[in-house]
Amino acid sequence: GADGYQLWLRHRLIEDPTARQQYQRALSFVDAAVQGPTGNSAVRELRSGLTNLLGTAPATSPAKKRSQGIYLGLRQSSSRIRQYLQSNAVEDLGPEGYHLASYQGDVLLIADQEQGLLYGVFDLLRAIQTGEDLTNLQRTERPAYQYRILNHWDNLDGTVERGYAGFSIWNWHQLPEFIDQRYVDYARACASVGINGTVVTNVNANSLVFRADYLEKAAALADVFRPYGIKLYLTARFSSPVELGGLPTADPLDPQVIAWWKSKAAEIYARIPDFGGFVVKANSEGQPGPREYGRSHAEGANVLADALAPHGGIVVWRAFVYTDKAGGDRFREAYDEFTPLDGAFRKNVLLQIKNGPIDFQPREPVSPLFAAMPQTPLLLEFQITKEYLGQGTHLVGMASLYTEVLGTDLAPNQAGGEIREYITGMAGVSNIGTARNWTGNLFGQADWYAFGRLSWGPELPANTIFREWAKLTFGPDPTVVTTVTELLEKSYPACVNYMTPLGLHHIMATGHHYGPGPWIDDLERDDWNPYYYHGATRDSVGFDRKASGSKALAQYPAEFARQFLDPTTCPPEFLLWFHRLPWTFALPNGNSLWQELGLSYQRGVDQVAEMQTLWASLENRVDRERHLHVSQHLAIQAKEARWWRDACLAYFSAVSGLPIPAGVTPPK
Ligand code: GCW
Repeated sequence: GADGYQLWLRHRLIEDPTARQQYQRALSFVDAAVQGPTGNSAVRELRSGLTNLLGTAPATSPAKKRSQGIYLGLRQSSSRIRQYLQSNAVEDLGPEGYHLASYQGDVLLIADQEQGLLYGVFDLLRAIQTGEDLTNLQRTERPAYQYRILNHWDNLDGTVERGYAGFSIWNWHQLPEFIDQRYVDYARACASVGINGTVVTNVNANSLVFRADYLEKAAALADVFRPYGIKLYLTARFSSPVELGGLPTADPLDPQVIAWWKSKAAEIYARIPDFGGFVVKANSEGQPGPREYGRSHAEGANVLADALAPHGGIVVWRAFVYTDKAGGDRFREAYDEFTPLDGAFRKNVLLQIKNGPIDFQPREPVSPLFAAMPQTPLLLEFQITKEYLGQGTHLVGMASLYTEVLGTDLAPNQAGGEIREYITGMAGVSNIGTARNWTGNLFGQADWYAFGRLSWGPELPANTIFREWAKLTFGPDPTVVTTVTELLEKSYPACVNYMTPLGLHHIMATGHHYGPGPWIDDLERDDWNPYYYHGATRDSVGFDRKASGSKALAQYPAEFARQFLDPTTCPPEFLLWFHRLPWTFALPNGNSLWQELGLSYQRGVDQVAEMQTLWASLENRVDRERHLHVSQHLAIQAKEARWWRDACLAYFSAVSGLPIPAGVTPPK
């Protein structure tokens, strides 16, 4: 229906009778040779998807000699597939890859392991949903990364940190007996976009999850996820040996602590044989960690890694650390803390780095740490939930941000310097909850979708992802698809303009991070105060990170840093990240910094109005329920874009003593 529950897996009957009949003829049976639970879910998904899309259930084998259909299986599984492979070389597909081909009127789906069949099925269904011609099908797909993981910041009490779509979908109270159908549909949705891991608990962790009764609950979730190729991970609170184990210390070098983690790992694997591993936030924002015992992050991570290694598990150690250093620069801290440890981690430790050096801002330069840990496997962490980008109310197509980051080239004079080349996987902080449509704001679904698709294929352009999602979500009407795509493409630059143009950052109101608060300067820690990040005075604004300032710019590879060094050539979108400049500073387009700031805020407001017009034009093409839902959210966004503009300009104008620039609607 129109309630959004089915996400992009909305397999509605194909309306166009000609297209439907063509697909019916070409896909009249599904000849499946599968054995394991994952292969079985692949076949089940294919059968039900086809039945819904084509209005008739496929047969299990050709009805007549000349009927056409789908053969699906591993290389040796059926004579039809073997026959094809005799004349067509198909490279090694790995554990998750697949090959799709049309062959003498049939469609063949081949994999080396059954998980590949699952991904191939979802690709095939997507192809039909988006009206692809199957007669020339010929593609081999393998995921770019082994690790494609959702991170839920879900607490055991059902609340979700930075969650804007209701409560946690994990009902710990009723597990392990009660298996909500949502768990299954969650796994299907994740698998359909290539996600193969999920961390079901918050990085601000609770050691209770390691208690036997909670492990039994977690095991029940893992059982649901397994047939969809999804591994379960848990967050590990570093002080668990004390809180749960009753030990006097959590010092990672203490023999009893080492033994505690070993036996806890063994206990977990006895229940969850394919357990993924631990995700750890240590010595950050009040979380316990090895530094309390004078040990390094590597010493801490390695003890957990050694406990998991015999079972094949990994430790994902987060690089998001910063302390309250007088005169310090939070931008620098992860780099300063972790680069000396490169090479000191066990093989099964991965370092998870947020895309930017501060914290999921609307636009950040990339974290310098990506290029500085050559001996450590890295995961890139994105927020799918929009903590700093309007949370549950604003429509912002995150694929634009993700693709900008993945494509950022840290080695401009060499091949392969893009961020996507430095990493082994991606983690995305989930935006889902108990809202009927999962994400609260319908367009939030596009961000979950984009994260998954990019974790599989990080070179996909945002435009392709937007178009796909628009078709899958709203159907094939080309006007709708084009308009929704345009709306999504406009939305990200709009948000940056009305919140943080020209490189302003961390100026959201404190705590909840919703709405403007650049004037806030009374918190105990400097680096929590929005004011600290721009330091506006009567004369100037911005954060100097050059050699004359915090020197953070020097953490980047030199050729990459070069573009930011000179304020007259620095890309304007990053200007105030690196420079402190007079309000009168002239930008390349001739405007003063102050004028440009004002005009950017105004542009953001105007862009949201354009988004509203685009959406309004679809009134008779999108069902009433979803049309109203989106219009109402856009109305909030329009009001709040004005709020951002008015509040920020009123404040900066008061500080600088400059009048609101011409061309900007003045605050009331
Ligand atoms: O973005 C900040 C959030 C915290 C979060 C932290 C982190 C889970 O404001 O809520 O804590 O980052 O990533 O650890």
